[in-house]
Parts: sequence; structure tokens; C-alpha cells
Amino acid sequence: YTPIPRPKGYRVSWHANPAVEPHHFGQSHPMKPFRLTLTKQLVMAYGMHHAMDLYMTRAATYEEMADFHNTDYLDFLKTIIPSDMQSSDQSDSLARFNFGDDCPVFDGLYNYASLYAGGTIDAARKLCNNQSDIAINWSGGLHHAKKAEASGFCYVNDIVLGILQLLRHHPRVMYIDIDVHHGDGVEQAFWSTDRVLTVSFHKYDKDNFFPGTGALDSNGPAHPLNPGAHHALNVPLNDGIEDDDYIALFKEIIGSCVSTYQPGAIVLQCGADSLGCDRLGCFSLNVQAHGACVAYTKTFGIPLLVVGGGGYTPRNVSRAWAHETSILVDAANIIDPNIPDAVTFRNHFGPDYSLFPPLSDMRRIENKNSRAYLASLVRTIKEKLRYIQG
Ligand code: ZLV
Ligand code: CA
Ligand code: ZN
Repeated sequence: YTPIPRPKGYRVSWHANPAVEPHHFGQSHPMKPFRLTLTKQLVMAYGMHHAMDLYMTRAATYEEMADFHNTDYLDFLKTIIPSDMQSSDQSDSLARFNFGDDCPVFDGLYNYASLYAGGTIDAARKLCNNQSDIAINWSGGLHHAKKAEASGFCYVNDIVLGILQLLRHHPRVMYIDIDVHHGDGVEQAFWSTDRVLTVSFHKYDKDNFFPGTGALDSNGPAHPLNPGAHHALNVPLNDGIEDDDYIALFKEIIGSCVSTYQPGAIVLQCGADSLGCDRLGCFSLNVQAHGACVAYTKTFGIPLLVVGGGGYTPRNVSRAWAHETSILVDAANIIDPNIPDAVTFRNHFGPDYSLFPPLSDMRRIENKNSRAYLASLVRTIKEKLRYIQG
């Protein structure tokens, strides 16, 4: 490969620890930390690691995680072991903290959760100290975890912990979530403050799609004394949304939000389950369209924390996150769309060996988002922005 040069005029930092990658949620569980290994192999095969400052992430300390999480939840997380899943004297706690099929207890769980959380906290601190302009942690983005509850494959809410760090330096932080699921844990954590504006794009079907929250009219408790009222925005979508509509919607909404709210930092959750052909998702986005949202967010030149999230077809997750890394280091137009021969696990990318296989044609899902529906979403959200001040 040829080393990718450093981007001109700004610094990008990469936060990772390979010890996250070998964790296993269990036999048929869709969350596969191996997708991080694939992502890293692509990034390195393209020589992109030369364009960034590389930081080996440490585990978040118990005290750092207690900035958001309850200590009785953390104590449980720290001591629970897989054999407790069957034990009757743990069943009350397991139920109370929402452990089960979605959130199993697996070997090294506390290590896994504290490592991905440490990555996001470190990334946020690099931005605060002005040692980085764009900080990336693909192992983070676990947006469903609650103060005292695991949820939707998420145990510790690294995004909330990262935003809490950014709030030490920035009066206002904006959170953008393009995972196919609603970013409920982050929304709820900042439900009562006007210092964080959360915006989630997601598939919404109250009764049939997890987590069932994130309706258009769900914008924070509208109590007159709640400063956080109106500071949660939701973009509920139906099955099958395609590239051009999604990009146009993202630009219209995010452009208006940034110019109104004037955030000092942006956190972007890049859940890759919004891609076409995802095992759990139902949108029809190609890698380029998912990446176009990252590219647009970067154009504001605001300190940017980029995290991963969902994504259940590992070969496509790694394609998207490698492409997005190239966008962030300003090298998208110089990398070869044919996946290099030297990539470890290259067999995962056949038969096309392309960074951009046409995902939208591979599994046709009818687009249930009419132009009129999308236009009404934009109109309604722009009206909601009138309640928000920068
Ligand atoms: O991508 O799960 O639908 C960020 C993220 O946003 C549910 N869970 C819950 C509510 C009751 N159920 C079903 C429980 C199923 C447990 C096992 C699966 C196993 C195999 C294949 C698919 C699933 C599954 N679980 C699909 N959807 C769910 C959701 C949770 C989705 C979390 C998304 C996380 C990382
Ligand atoms: Ca989302
Ligand atoms: Zn998701």
C-alpha cells in the first residue's frame, strides 16, 4: 500500500484497543465485535493509519462510568459471570438490570464494556484538550444503555459519558444518530437539559421495531420549567428509504439544526445497521450514502467525535466504517474502491471485492417513505427548531 498522508489543517485521532475484538455475545447473537477487526484490517491495508494519531484505549474506570451509571448497576456488571445466568439467586438482579437474550452475560463482559467506554471518553478528552479535531472510536456508539439498565446489546452508555466530558468545555453539544434504531439512551440522559440537542434518524414502528420510542412528536418533557423541552428531535422513518432521499433529508435537517443551535462540538453515532442488506435493519442505503452523512457533518468544521453503533452484516459494517475513516482523513478520493489484495480476511469481501457493492439492489425492500411524507418531516422539524436557541 501507499501511506495516506495526514489531512491538511486538522488532526484526526483513532481510539481503539484490540482486546475489545475477541469478545463473544454467544452463538446466535447478532452483535459481532469481529466487525471491528475487519474494519481495522481495511483501514490498515489502505494505509490510513498513517494519516491519524493512534491511541491505545484504556478501560474506563469504575468512577468514570459512575458519572452516568448507578453504582449498584456497575457493581452487578462487574461481578456477574456467565454461570449466574442460570442461577436462581441472581434472577431478580438479572431481571432488574434487563439482562437476558438481547443483553447476555458473556466472558469478559465488564472488560468489554469498560474498554469501549474508555475509548469514547479518551476521544472526547482529546477534543477538549485541543489535541484532536476529529476523534474516532468505532467500538463505541452503544446508545441504548440506561443509567441502571442494559438494553439492546448495550451495557455502558459510552456516548453519554463522552458528551459529559465535552460539556466540561463546550456550552452546547449536538448529538446525531444514524443507526437504524432510535438513540433512546442518549436522548433520555439529556432529556432535562438544553445543553445537548439530540437528533436521531431511525425506523419507527411503535409496536414492531425496537425500542419503540422516537416518535416525531416526542421532544422532551414539555413542562414549562424543563429547559430540556424541545431539545430532542426525532426523524421516524419507514422501511426501504434510499440513498438520495436519506442524504437530502439528513442535510436539510442537520444543516438547520447546526445553524440554529450553534454547537461547540458534535457527536456522530454511525450505526451501520441503516445500510441495505443489514441482518437487523430495513433501510436500503449504500455505503456511499451512509458516508455522505459523515462527510456533510464534517463540513461544519466543528470538533467531531465519531462512534460506531449497530451493524450486523460485518463485511458491510467494515466497508462503511473504513470508507468513513477515509472521508474523515480527507482521502476518500484517493483510495482504491477495489479492496487491496493484502487485506487479512479478504475472503469476507468476495465475490466483488469492492468497497461499494450495490447493497440497495441485493435485497429489494419497498420504499415506504413517500416524498410527501419526507417533506412533511422536514417542515415539522423546522417548525420545532423555532423553540431552540443557540
Ligand atoms: O443497533 O435478539 O426486539 C445499537 C443497536 O441500536 C428486541 N430486541 C427485544 C424486545 C423483545 N425483543 C426480542 C428479544 C430477542 C433477543 C435476541 C436477537 C437475536 C437474534 C437475532 C436478532 C435479535 C434481535 N434483537 C433483533 N432485534 C433485537 C432487539 C434489540 C436491537 C438492539 C439494537 C442495538 C448497538
Ligand atoms: Ca438512530
Ligand atoms: Zn441499531
